[in-house]
Amino acid sequence: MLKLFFGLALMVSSGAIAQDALTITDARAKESIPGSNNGVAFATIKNNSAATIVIKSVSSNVSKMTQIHTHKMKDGMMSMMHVPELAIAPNEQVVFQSGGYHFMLMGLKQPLSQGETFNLTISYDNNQTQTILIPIEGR
Ligand SMILES: [Cu+2]
Repeated sequence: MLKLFFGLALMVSSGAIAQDALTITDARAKESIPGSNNGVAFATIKNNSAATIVIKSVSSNVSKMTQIHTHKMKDGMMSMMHVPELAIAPNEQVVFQSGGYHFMLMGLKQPLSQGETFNLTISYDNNQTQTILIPIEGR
């Protein structure tokens, strides 16, 4: 299981943020559908700190654009909605999963193939960024 922290370990002197302010587990992506330009990734992000932390943007090295999406029922139809910012309250966790929050990888530069990995970078409102390795699972 992946367990990753803010990449501040080298900035010991600043001491600005506890290293385990956020833990990311269960990171994974789905093999892309042949012919599809988009992919999807999931993870569980837990805020261990005493402050709310807001995800401001996401990017990946396999897509032209990456967004946080969620699903919403609209006129009896399930549709995807862009979530520009996602706040995680102290001691709360956000579960990205099928049918809910997901990382939408838009404009894939290459198909996502089972067994491969890519980088997902998450930027937070405290100006920190975190890059995690996402393994690609079969469909
Ligand atoms: Cu989506």
